Amino acid sequence: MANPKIGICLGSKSDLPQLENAQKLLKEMGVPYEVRILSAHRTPGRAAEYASGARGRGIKVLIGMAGVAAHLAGALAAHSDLPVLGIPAAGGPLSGFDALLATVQMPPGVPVATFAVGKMGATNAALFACQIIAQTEPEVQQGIVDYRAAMRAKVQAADAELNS
Ligand code: RP5
Repeated sequence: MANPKIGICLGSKSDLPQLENAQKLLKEMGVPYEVRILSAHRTPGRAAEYASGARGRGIKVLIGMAGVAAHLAGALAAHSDLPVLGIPAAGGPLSGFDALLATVQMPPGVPVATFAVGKMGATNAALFACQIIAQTEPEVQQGIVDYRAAMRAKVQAADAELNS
């Protein structure tokens, strides 16, 4: 996408399926984003370079998703003062619990806003990124209002159906 506002980094191509719903959501919201595979341990130089240059390229929010010893979001935050959202990827012998702790337990000074493990966290990170961008872009704010209205209507319809 041209002029991405959200930069999403995955530690591996194997994390990509966990991002599908989040990508669909960002497309619906009309917020341009890009997805890169940049490992904090396999390609540390490229990950650092990407994070350092993100603000200058017009990126407003960085998202890092990685599994197991998941230090990708922290590594992005180390090289950028943009808000960094972390998604612990599910999988591995500990089912993502290791990634959750690795992502959430940042020492003071370099924050990473950490979301739930896997697909659910990816969706919420995408929504949260939209909420950050919505602070200066009213059309994105309207997208969030519409999203919540649609969610309410769906729950109300399910309740009505169950009780009809
Ligand atoms: C992490 O290791 C990746 O984010 C992925 O979740 C996990 C396994 O990576 P692959 O071996 O599938 O490439 O760095």
